Amino acid sequence: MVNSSNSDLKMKFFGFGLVQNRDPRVHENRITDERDLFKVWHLGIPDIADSSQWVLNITGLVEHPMRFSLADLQALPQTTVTAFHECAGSPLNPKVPQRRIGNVVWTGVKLADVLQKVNITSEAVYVISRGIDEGVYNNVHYSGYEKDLPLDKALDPNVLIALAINNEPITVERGGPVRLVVPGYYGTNSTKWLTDLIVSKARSSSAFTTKYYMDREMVDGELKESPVWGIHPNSIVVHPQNGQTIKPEECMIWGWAWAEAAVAEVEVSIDGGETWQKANVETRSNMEWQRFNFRWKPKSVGEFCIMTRATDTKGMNQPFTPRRNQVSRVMIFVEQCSDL
Ligand SMILES: Nc1nc2c(c(=O)[nH]1)N[C@H]1C(S)=C(S)[C@@H](COP(=O)(O)O)O[C@H]1N2
Ligand SMILES: [Mo]
Repeated sequence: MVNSSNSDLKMKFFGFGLVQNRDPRVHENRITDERDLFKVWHLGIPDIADSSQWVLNITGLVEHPMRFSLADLQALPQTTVTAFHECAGSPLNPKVPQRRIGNVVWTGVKLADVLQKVNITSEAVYVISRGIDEGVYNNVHYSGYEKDLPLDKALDPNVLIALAINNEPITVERGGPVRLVVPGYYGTNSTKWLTDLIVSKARSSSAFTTKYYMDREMVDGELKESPVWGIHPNSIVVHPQNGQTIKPEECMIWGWAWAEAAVAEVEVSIDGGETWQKANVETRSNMEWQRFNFRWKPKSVGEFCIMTRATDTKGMNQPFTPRRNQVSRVMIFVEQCSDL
């Protein structure tokens, strides 16, 4: 164990950042290349020169508070989880679909293993995670990034204190050397630059759990608030691409679908949502996205709107109303053109 603290770290960039590879071929692969996976930060990226000095503290409603260095974490049993990773989109416009998504392999220590070592008390209901980044978001300065998880999710064996992505150490931009990964939950919950886990009986009061990433909706005249935790069913079409021109021949419409609860069904519509037909969907492996395909022969030339709608095993599906997981659409052209 080391006695140092992370407090002398400097911040490199300030303000919200997003890096996204827009290459439409990115999602042809089941496993997304790390360089093709989006990166998001709200406050800035810490300047971590020496990751051997990193420490992670586990405190709160625990019998034995503990501190782990990177070496301590590396010495514990490592677990690998392959999972989709999706950003919920901007908390300033939470209903706008972004579909920042990828499917990657994470390796690290199960959060459940570490929680077992510290012996959480019977009052525990949430696990709060804190990242060291600080800076300005939406004109307000924050001195840390903080999220929370219900205890049963925290104990899910897929939830990792992750040290590697796609078998490489996690880079600083991606939240390394130590970050949380919560498969099945929106990316916002996977705290990067993880310095603290605090077992608590109350939710975190941070802006990133109460002001942002809290969906608000009027239901029967009452305000309903729900934390942006579990990922709702969603899908993307990989082929054909939006704006593509294809010949009037049989083609395979295919893509990926995902949801915290596995995807049970994907439907495809070619007529703007009038009629729907079932696609073939593979069963889920681990927490990965699921490939669907649908054979289609255009009956005429012209412009077509392909829509896809995934339904999960709990019966939740993609709505038509504006939502981050709104029914997915691509526009394509079918043309009798010999030189395509
Ligand atoms: N400490 C910290 N963790 C964070 C964030 C952040 O701003 N600070 N952004 C969150 C959001 S909104 C997303 S989508 C994911 C992005 O992870 P990635 O950059 O590895 O794709 O990190 C989450 N974890
Ligand atoms: Mo995000």
